[in-house]
Amino acid sequence: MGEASATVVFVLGGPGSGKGTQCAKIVDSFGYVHFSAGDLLRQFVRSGTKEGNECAEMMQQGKIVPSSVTVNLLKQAMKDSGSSKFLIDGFPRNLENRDTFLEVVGHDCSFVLFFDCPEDVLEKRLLNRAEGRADDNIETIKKRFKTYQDQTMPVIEHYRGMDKVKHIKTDVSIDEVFEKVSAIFK
Ligand code: UP5
Ligand code: MG
Repeated sequence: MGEASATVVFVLGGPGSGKGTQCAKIVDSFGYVHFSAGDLLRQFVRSGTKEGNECAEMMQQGKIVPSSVTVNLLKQAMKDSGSSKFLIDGFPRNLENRDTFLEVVGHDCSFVLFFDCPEDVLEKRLLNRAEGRADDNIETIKKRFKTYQDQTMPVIEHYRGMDKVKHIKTDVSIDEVFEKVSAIFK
């Protein structure tokens, strides 16, 4: 990968705001490669290593796993893909994640897609999602909301200060959200 010339878009928003759903559609239409930090972590957890088990425990508590773990998984996935256009979903989740990414990958994002949706809508979506995710229970969902407010919103504010945030309200249908998303990529 030519890291210096890579295009990176961070996709942020609360749990259930539609990051994964919209990224799949962006991939189909605009030729990006998509990595969900959460999916990479869930895969890492399945490896059954001690470090994997520790991550599973943190995710069950809605906590953010150490930056080194996530950034190494992302860096490896980016390298293996051979691509130079990346959608990175659900990352960076705190300012330290962001600093570590810059240090290790050597590249900041071009912009941030920020999916904004009220918590009552998110809660219903997550409780209805039937994918068997260990963190889709009401107790963990509440913890995920709190971590998002306390630690991830400052990342969005940071990028807002750099004028890099594309704000999209996602409490409308999947197609309506994608219309707004498409306008940004066209
Ligand atoms: N849906 C989607 N859009 C809809 C719409 N417009 N209208 C109606 N329904 C809609 O969507 C969720 C559900 O809603 C689906 O059923 C979908 O059909 C429907 P989805 O696209 O899956 O939303 P997404 O935002 O991707 O939700 P997700 O639950 O994946 O977000 P999280 O941010 O909670 O999860 P993530 O996988 O990113 O992280 C999980 C955990 O991993 C974190 O809590 C944390 O513990 C850990 N983590 C880290 O520690 N570090 C990282 O860098 C990343 C994760
Ligand atoms: Mg997701």
